[in-house]
Amino acid sequence: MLVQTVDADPPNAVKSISLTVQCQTLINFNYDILIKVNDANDNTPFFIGAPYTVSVSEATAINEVIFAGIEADDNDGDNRNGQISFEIVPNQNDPMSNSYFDMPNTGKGEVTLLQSLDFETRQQWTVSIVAKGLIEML
Ligand SMILES: [Ca+2]
Ligand SMILES: [Ca+2]
Ligand SMILES: [Ca+2]
Repeated sequence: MLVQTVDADPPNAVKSISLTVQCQTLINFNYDILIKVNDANDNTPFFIGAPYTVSVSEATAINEVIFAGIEADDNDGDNRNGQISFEIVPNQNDPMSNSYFDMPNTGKGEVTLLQSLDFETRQQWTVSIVAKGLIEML
């Protein structure tokens, strides 16, 4: 019977629990039972250092990486539960931004340029990025 929740993630990081079961017979003997705690996907990714601001020249070539500093973390274990994928999603405040910028490598925090920029037409863009786990949460 589990009387308290166990958390395999930081700060508690309970990886195993040791339990001693005592049996009363004619002779006393002890059994040690090692209970291992498995990681569940109970943490969502979070951005480090957001919001990000980047300056880029209008002369930048298409498909070039314009920013590689997007970083996210997930407190789950060092397994599929802790893996993160990035995606640029439509931004309500800047509906054209996701046709100009892309994150083609979903495992990397890199933003690339999809179309040429023109300073005389537009000087600022706002891009919405989502960091999500690779597998469904609990
Ligand atoms: Ca997770
Ligand atoms: Ca976990
Ligand atoms: Ca120009």
